[in-house]
Amino acid sequence: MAVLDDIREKLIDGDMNGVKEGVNQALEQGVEPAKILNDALISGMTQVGQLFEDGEFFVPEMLVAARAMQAGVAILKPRLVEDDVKPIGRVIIGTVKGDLHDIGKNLVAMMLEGVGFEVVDLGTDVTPEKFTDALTEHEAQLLGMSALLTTTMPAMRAVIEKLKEAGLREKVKVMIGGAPVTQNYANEIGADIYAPDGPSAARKAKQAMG
Ligand code: B1M
Repeated sequence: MAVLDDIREKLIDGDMNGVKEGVNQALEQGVEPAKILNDALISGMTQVGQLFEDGEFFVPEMLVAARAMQAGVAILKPRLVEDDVKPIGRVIIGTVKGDLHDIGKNLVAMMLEGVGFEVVDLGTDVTPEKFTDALTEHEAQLLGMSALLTTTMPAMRAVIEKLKEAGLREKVKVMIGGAPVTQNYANEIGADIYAPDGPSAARKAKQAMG
């Protein structure tokens, strides 16, 4: 679809205004918000990652692409998240210590809101202490962690250990995700739920509430 190809190209170019215009145009043309998200924004960002891996893009290009993506997501958000949904539970979410990637975590947070969770977003570079403190403060039923770097994945295990130490492990379901994270890793560190993407995170989180 031409409009989606155009958004993807603008995102790769880091053209924030171009992405915004493209997203608005696609919505005017009646393209489903979820299709714009998956086939233009997420797909464009995947190409950015590939270009980085191939040595054609560097951190500044990734950063401007990320800003352009966030601007596009902000337009879609109200259409992806239903209003007036009764909370089905409370979730604490954050990107683990040492990791600054937040686009995927923000999407997951948005989708959790979309199925009716109240979301407390701790942001990025979240220490194990901050996760456990937030859990005590907000009495959440679910704790979500995101990691995009192989070097920051071990921080997920550290959070689970911290929960055990604080006597909180049995009180909360732990969900993890992020590009390098797998079901095997979730099993290894004793997380309850692994989700590969936003929609599955929302579905599995909802299921976990019983
Ligand atoms: Co970085 N980066 N980055 N980066 N970056 C990756 C992750 C990388 C794979 C690129 C590559 O080499 N191809 C690579 C990691 C290699 C590795 O560890 N295996 C990498 C690197 C190396 C780095 C730096 C070290 C680069 C440097 O400085 N030399 C540095 C680290 C900084 C730090 O965190 N300490 C760095 C920096 C950055 C930017 C700041 C420039 C920027 C982030 C901006 C931001 O987030 N605000 C950035 C970006 C944009 C990327 C790529 C290109 C895109 C990530 C993204 O947003 N994807 C990425 C390459 C890639 O992933 N293809 C890359 C789109 C997003 C929708 O997908 O985040 O996977 P994702 O989220 C998905 C699922 O994973 C899942 O659902 C989401 C929605 O479907 N999910 C969950 C995510 N969290 C979940 C939680 C859940 C459940 C599901 O439950 C709680």
